[in-house]
Amino acid sequence: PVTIHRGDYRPPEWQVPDVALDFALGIEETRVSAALSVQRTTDGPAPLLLRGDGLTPAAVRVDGEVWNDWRMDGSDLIVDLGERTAAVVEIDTVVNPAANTQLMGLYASNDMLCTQCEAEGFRRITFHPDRPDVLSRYRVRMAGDKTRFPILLSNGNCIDRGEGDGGTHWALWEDPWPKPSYLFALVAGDLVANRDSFTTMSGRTVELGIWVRAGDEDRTGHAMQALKNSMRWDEEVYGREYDLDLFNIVAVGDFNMGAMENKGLNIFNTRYILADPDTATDMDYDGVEGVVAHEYFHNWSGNRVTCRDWFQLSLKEGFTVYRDQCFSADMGSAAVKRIEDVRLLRAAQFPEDAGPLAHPIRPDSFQEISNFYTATVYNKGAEIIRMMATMVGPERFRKGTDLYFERHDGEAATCEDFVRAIEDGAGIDLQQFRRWYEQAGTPRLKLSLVEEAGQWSLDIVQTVPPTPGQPEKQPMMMPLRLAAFAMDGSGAHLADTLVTISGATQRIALGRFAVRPALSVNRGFSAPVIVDFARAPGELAWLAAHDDDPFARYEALQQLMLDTLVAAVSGKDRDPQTVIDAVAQTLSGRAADPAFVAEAVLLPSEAFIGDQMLTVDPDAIRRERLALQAAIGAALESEWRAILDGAAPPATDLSRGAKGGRRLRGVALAYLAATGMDDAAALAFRVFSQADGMTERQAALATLAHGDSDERAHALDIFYQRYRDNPLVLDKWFQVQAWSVRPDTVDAVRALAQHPDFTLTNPNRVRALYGALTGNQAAFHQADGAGYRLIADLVIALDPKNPQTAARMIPPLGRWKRFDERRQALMKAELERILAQPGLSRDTTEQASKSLL
Ligand code: BAL
Ligand code: ZN
Repeated sequence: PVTIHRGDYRPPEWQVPDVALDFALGIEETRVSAALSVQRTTDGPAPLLLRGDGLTPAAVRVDGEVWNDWRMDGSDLIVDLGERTAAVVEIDTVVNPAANTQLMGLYASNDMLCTQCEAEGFRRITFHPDRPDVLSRYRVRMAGDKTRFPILLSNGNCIDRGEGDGGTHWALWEDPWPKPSYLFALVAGDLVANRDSFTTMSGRTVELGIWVRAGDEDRTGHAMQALKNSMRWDEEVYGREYDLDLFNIVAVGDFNMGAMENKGLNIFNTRYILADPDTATDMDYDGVEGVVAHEYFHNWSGNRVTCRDWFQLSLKEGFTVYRDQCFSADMGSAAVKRIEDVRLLRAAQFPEDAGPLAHPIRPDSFQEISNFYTATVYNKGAEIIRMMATMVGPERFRKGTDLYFERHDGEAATCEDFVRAIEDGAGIDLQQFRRWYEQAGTPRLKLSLVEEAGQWSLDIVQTVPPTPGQPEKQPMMMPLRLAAFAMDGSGAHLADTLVTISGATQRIALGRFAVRPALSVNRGFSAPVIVDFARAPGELAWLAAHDDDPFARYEALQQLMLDTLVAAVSGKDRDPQTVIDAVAQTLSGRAADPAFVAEAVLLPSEAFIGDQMLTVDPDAIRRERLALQAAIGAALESEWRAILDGAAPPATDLSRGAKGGRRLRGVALAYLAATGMDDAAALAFRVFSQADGMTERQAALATLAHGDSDERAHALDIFYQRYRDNPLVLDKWFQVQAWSVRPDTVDAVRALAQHPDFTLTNPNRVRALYGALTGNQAAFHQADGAGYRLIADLVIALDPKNPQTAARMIPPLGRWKRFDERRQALMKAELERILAQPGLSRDTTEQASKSLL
């Protein structure tokens, strides 16, 4: 495969101010006629390079005449336009949406037609430069069978429609805003809409529509509310108003990503639209809200200002994730949202940054851009934006983003443009900070407290680890929020302080304390770093109880649990009593904030425990984590039972308190079940049976799925029979079984892959079963390598159908360096087996070959 380098960027030689597309729609055959108005940007002649993927030009015309001066270069089309500086190039192509299992370009899902063009899917519909710095106004005519496709949607506004021959009809759509081809979208199908409207800050009315299959419309209310809340929030917080009279969302069952921000016509995975209390958990509801907001916010951070090239992906994604995180924090609990975001960063991004696929948030090279829709580009990217916002404060940050939108509206911009706008608008020097865009790897801060004559200071040593292609690193600039407390009751403390770290070593004065103070550091997770700081269990327990920053309280308890677990896994005796007492202390505050308490008392994940170790021992981690869970479960039995004895909040109550209450009940059930108490399965089954909504039902089912009781089989059967016709809920049925801590989980997953309801053609189903397995550390790393083999078999079977989704399953195999020699050999052997397959996609080849390095 060819490697594309960021440094090789050249501006386009031809711009395409206008695109007219004419679609004759059919599930198995769609005819596409494209008319591209092209304009040369160079002084001398230059061939017009139009990208294609799997297309054959049926006809080429230039300025209305049949044109023969073209040739194919691989799958691309090169048109020689001689001395012309402008022309209208018309190309006819034919595609088969039903055969498009890649779900890129124009494809069929459940009898409807839809598109996915980001990053390079437009070239699977028609020949085009298909690069984000070529922006065009689009005019789209679509015609098709009236019964099959009663609804015809594209970007912008519908300006005309009418009847055609033979039971067909047509619609003409026009999008006044120039956009890159990756934001093009089309949908045709039998859909119904939940309609609403929104009045913008300048008083314009925007018609809103959420389009779904008949029968699903009652499950779109939460998405609609989230959309309206997002529109208002972006006006209030960023001064950004929506810019069309229409905003449509379509939900599609087969979708590679979560959703897509096409201009005026967002296309969503059903998973992030459909929700009602019977079928969606509180977490699903939050997912809907967050993703609806994310895609809406892209209208400014992504669409009005887009990316110059795909190396700049974090320009729109990091900023938009940061925006959706802040929105969700404002809609719910900021502390809980921050905990969830950091948990995700640690689960998905830190391992990526520490492995063979590590890359800066602005990568320097790629073979297949689909492989770079990563936690690094998205979630670490969001942390980089957050750090800038933290350093300058909200008002100055807003000045910076205003300047960014003002300077670059209508442009394809770079990450550098964003940083410069923050520098100029907010008044801050970000010269050193730019390293976050250049250097991969998670920085480590090694901390120690020093005392001189009663004055205490904090010494910081910063290192950034080597990553592939980057052996040497420079220190980063970052904001570090800290506070210090006297634990002796004297009240002496250093109040919340923001310091900027920039050197490899740095000393920070904390003030006068009679004895060593308890240090609260990286409060709110102000910098995305790993903090190395040895603290006594008593100090952590004190912070878990007394720190005035909720995130820091959470961190202290997590660290205490982590230290205890790592000690146990390493064979050191560590009394769990301090942890038990700290959990009890945290639980005592549950009435005030059950959601926070539920998050805080959860044990760190097996993967995160493994990340603390030189060599991960998945079996010992599983054993010790279950043992600690059982010890906490037994010691605090009466607390957990009291939580479960209370009435469950009605499932229709989606208030913060109700959601927190349900979360805590799920945690209580898991702790009690971990003890293996006689009545544990009966209790879980009772919760399962009495549940009036999916949050409690799924929590109880997941708890039962860990064991081997009769109730387990019974509950799985009831759940299956009840929801077998609901794909999103059936995903949960597959998922809870693949999450199980039972020793036979790999066998169970292998068997479930043969279940009549399992299919490789639906990415959600693949992720529900196999994605859950790779997240189940002890199962995936089963000592005989059966988990690795299963994932490699999947990749090999899926790659010819859907390379994007297949390639996404590879990174867990690439973490082999973290495991013992035997597992290393087994994991590498599977990567090699994948690579030996003939005709492997570029996506999978890149991921597997880099994973072996
Ligand atoms: N742009 C791809 C989907 C998303 O990040 O919104
Ligand atoms: Zn996005």
